[in-house]
Amino acid sequence: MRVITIIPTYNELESLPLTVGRLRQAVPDSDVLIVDDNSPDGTGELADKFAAEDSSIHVLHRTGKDGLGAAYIAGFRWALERDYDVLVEMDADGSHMPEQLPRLLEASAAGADLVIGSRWVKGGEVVNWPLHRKLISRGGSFYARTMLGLGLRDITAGYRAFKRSTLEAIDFDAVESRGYGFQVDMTFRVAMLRKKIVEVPVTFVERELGDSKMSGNIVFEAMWNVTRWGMSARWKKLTSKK
Ligand SMILES: Nc1nc2c(ncn2[C@@H]2O[C@H](COP(=O)(O)OP(=O)(O)O)[C@@H](O)[C@H]2O)c(=O)[nH]1
Ligand SMILES: [Mg+2]
Repeated sequence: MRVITIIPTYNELESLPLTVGRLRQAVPDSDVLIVDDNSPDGTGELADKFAAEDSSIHVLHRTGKDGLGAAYIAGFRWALERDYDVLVEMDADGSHMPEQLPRLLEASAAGADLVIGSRWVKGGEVVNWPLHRKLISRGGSFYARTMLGLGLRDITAGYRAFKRSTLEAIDFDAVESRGYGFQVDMTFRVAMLRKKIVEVPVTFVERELGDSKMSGNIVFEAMWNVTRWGMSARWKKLTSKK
């Protein structure tokens, strides 16, 4: 099974070396693809240095900041053109522990088309989050779960492992969400394809270095899209019964 871990970066100069180092140590069999949006702090050049020293590390440079979703789609396309079997999503900031990646890969090998590293299942947790962030995350997942009719606890989670065949079944051009809602969007699409989604518990550690790119706009985009998708799925169900 050939695995590649895709790490999107925007100004992660301090975090990236730690994350890549831990990942290479914890799962040496996984290749790494860093997708950098021309970070002004020089993260892209640092990534090039890693790639020059380690043939398992690759870098995709994009011209400017275009959101997490767009970066992942570019990364997926790059990896699908090569012969990887499992494509992993991981943040650069240390929030997704590389040491827990084997859990995700085991669930994938056991048959999950999409594995979600979940904060909100038994055994999952969040370290260093204030109450309001926990409420936004749990509330957002609850809203998305109810609107979209999905039996999942952590729908916005960004620590994931996709089977190649899962991503091949998705029309990336149709994925609209640029920011945070991207994860919800992808989950909904995979669920609509009746693929097997499995949540495994992970420990999410809030970043210690650098700044979060989350914003009110990103949260709003996600909520708005979930509302639209949920309504349109209900409407389709209603009208198809007649
Ligand atoms: N390439 C790229 N990476 C991004 C962009 N926005 C966020 N990221 C990366 O996505 C990951 C998660 O973002 P982060 O700011 O930690 O979001 P948070 O965990 O929700 O606070 C980090 O590795 C970021 O560097 C973007 O526009 N382009
Ligand atoms: Mg983060």
